[in-house]
Amino acid sequence: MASLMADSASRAAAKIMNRSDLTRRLVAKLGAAEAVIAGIGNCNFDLWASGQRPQNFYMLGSMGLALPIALGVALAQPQRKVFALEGDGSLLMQLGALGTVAAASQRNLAIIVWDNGIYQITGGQKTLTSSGTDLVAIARGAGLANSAWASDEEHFETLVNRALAGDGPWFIAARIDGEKPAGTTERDAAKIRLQFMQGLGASAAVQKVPG
Ligand SMILES: Cc1ncc(C[n+]2csc(CCOP(=O)(O)OP(=O)(O)O)c2C)c(N)n1
Repeated sequence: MASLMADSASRAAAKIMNRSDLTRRLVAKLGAAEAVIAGIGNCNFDLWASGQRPQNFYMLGSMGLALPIALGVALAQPQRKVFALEGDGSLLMQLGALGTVAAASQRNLAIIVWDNGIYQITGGQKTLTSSGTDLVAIARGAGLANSAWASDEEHFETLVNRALAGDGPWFIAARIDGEKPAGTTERDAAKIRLQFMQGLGASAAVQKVPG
């Protein structure tokens, strides 16, 4: 599998896209096998709105921890492809996780970051990417060679296809607009956890979700 170094646009050249649209494009490619762990707020709201799957984990409250949780899932179930979805602000809060993923050479893990340059859900305060911090350059520096900016929607789909087909770890960054998410996750943490455990066939140690 060719490295992504060659076909990555620069951040400045990357088209500003839409999180809901890109999330739907991702989900449309998934079967029952892939796990998706989506970070706080808008990130998991759009995953929820894109069609609920028992293999989706909608993380509530724990800013920055979607990637560490996804790494844990990927380690526990190495045959399963795992996607971590994060906002730029959340990833910036937990940059060390990129180096941890690289050190583990976690081949079944793909990271997608939605870069809107703001902490959108808490009022639009600027994040460091708005003043030039380049998350793909950081990911590469952390040791994730297969890191790329999606230049447009078609390129995003190409990158996701590669992540689905081949060994990672993968890092895909997309610049997005400030549109609100297409829905809101039902905030029932216990139910989310139980459904996810069952969706991953890890339900032996937990109760069944009623109904
Ligand atoms: C440790 C911690 N600090 C702050 C918050 C409050 N908070 C929740 S979401 C959020 C912004 C997340 O920004 P980003 O990941 O860029 O996603 P966006 O809102 O832009 O979609 C903040 C600051 C929190 N939940 N936890």
